[in-house]
Amino acid sequence: MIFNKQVECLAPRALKDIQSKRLCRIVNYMQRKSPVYQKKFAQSRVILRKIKSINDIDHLPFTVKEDLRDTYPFGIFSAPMSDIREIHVSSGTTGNPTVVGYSKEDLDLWANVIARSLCCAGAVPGDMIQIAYGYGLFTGGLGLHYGSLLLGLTVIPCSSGQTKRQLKIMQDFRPRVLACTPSYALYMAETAGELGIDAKKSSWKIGIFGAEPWSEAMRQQIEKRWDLEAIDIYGLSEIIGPGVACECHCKNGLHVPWDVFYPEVIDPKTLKKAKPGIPGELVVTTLTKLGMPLIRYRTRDIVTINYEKCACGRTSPRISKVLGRTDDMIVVRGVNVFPTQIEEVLLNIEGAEPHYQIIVERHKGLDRLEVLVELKESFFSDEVKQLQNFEQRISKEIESVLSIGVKVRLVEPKSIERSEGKSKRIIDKRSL
Ligand code: DLL
Repeated sequence: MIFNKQVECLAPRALKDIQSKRLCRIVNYMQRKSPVYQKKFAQSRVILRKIKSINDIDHLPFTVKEDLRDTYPFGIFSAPMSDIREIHVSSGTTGNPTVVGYSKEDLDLWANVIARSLCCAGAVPGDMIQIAYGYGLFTGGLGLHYGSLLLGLTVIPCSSGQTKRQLKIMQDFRPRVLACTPSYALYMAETAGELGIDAKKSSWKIGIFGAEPWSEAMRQQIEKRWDLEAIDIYGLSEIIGPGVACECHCKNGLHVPWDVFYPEVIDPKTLKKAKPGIPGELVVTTLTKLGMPLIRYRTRDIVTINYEKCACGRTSPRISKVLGRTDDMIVVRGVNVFPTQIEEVLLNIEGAEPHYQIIVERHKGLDRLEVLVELKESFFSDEVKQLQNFEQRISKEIESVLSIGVKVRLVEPKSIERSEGKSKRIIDKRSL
């Protein structure tokens, strides 16, 4: 089912007119309403009169996370506080958290893009959805909630955590759809195993997973363990939360609703547009938001983009799974390393669990990469030699992907911390 066929299947040329009108309107609105953007537009010397079409977007300045942090908490809002109906906060690793505000119209838009995503994922009105993303300041829980109501689903607002209770609810209420982080889906599978619950017999047939990077190999693991269809949903608080892109059943890229969120992919060094298929940083302009519209927001997420029409009938461009982040990326001895590259290797090794942690240290000026890998209980052995061989095999395979030396350390089953929300994969001790 396509939620808004008229828009989602519109020929790109016709859509361009809509995008162009919306871009002109939003730029004009921000110039009138936002002191931050008045300054930004003036500094970049853009002549706003000359912005006539969506093709002119590259004359406009970029927005970066610091623009939000520097104006903490509400300075970047365009609408007056009296028009802001909801606030969310995304915690970063350093400095002030990022605060985002939604007007009434923005909340409607959020419900709309999530309803489109849910349809993309295969949900239909009448389905029951178990939402195990955190509710509260995090955008996952409430975002999925609003969209599910709009589509006509029955919502079980579990929030994250209390895993045993999640499993009981799944068994008793039998929802067809699950929404949570991919790492939590795996953790729940592990707990189900401990409790003697046969995960393959679960009622969940569709899983809507996102909020953190996950590899194709991880998708296969989750699908196998739960016997469901694992769909990738992407988003970030600054743009709206979840709903910025979502896979359809073709699982060949995540559709971006580009009538409202206009995507570009740029080379993060030269800031020039990257060609379709070439990895670059995703940049998004919100074309209709009123509370906190953003122009050319640099997400720091690395993706590729594909403008070809999808077999599902939607004409919107698709971004790839997130390949990494410009800032999650660790540079070790000059080599760019993304955690998902290591995850992909581990998940293809029999006996290795999809729970891992990457530690980067500097020893006498030289960076060292260590990967902690959990072994399946049945593979754990008392024989040191056997374990050493296993470690060597894994490090060779990782080295062949990364082209740098890696130390692998096997750790006992269940010793790496599990997460109910976003998992923490990297411990970079170099910056301490
Ligand atoms: O994580 C919004 C969200 C909630 C998305 C639920 C999907 C599902 P933030 O907390 O602001 O918002 O974090 C945004 O998380 O820039 C990406 O780096 C990462 N991220 C989000 N979705 C995905 C995904 C939410 N599907 C940041 N794959 C983004 C990889 C993702 N990374």
